[in-house]
Amino acid sequence: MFLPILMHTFVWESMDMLKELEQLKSDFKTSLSKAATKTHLLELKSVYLGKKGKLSSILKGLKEMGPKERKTLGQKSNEYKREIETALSKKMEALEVFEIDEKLKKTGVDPTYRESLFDLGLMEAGLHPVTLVQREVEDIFLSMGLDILDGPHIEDDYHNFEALNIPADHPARDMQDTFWFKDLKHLLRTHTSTIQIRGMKMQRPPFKFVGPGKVFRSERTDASHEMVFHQLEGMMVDKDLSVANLIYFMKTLLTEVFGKETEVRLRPGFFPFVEPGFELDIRCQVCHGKGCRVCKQSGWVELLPCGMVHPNVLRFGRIDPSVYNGFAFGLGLDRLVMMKYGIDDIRHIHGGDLRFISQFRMY
Ligand code: FA5
Repeated sequence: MFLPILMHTFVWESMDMLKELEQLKSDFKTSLSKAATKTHLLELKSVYLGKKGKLSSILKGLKEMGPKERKTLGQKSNEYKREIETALSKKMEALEVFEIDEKLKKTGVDPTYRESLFDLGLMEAGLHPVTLVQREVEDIFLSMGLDILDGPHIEDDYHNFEALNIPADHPARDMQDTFWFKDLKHLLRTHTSTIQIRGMKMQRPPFKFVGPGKVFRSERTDASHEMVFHQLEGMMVDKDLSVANLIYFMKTLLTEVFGKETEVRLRPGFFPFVEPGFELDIRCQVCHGKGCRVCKQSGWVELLPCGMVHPNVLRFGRIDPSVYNGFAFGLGLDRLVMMKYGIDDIRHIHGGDLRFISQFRMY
């Protein structure tokens, strides 16, 4: 006797609940058609699907149902929930597109330019790690009173070699594999030392400047070598400069960039445009000296070759070497980035994978 009455009650209650669900769906449709802003849509989401929203309160009744009704109603309510969610996100997208269109119409900007999207606040931007570190290094040198100079990527033999004391047929030309243009007079600069020559043309001593930029070499790539990479040239010309001044500059730079003193070593190095010349190596920050493919198992990475400017180079710059002397250096910027962030392959830096690039600070 008792059981049939109970079942009867379940059936009636489940039919009521179904009606409520249908009502909810149709109310939602009406509200959605009236929603004109993203805020309104968010409100609808909370009213219909929120923890204390309409759907939850209807579903409270499920506890009282028999297993069969609970299953049917549970499925139905999930189906409606999904429908509401999809409808909300579709409308949200449509409103966003509409808003962007309106903004573009008002500002008259061309959305095919990335910059326009940044200006409109529609796209977030980050700086490439090389740019970040380059700017950091430039700031350090600016605070030390140096100027920042620029130079062209396409150079001639004179600026890349001859004026740097590397005449035709000098074996040092083979130190850097060069991309020559067909005329065999022009080339893609193999180092930023070209900026030394351009800097000397522009000013009379005493002067001090840095010149950052891209350089190009026809090289086989590996964990620490790219064909297109970045250097930052430095040159200071004055009276009575010494190797001690040079080392002071290098140490200050590295301490500022790394925020602490870093382990470096100085050894003799040959470059025709400096005498004496040095190689300044940094303790490998990827393996901390244990040996890895970045440092070729040596524990050290070539980072900052430097030296006292060769008198012939000063003469090419119309500077009298009996009165003035100077020092110069050529910092490997990509390698500095690798050491600063512990990056174990230079090819990540220029691979264009946004998952890698976007790990760096946003501006
Ligand atoms: C030069 O390019 C000299 N012009 C540097 C110089 C300037 C010496 C002024 C003395 C006075 P080198 O070829 O060693 O030197 O390159 C300088 C730095 O650039 C290296 O120490 C390294 O950090 C970086 N570098 C060189 N080749 C590559 C490469 N293929 N990929 C990435 N970084 C490189």
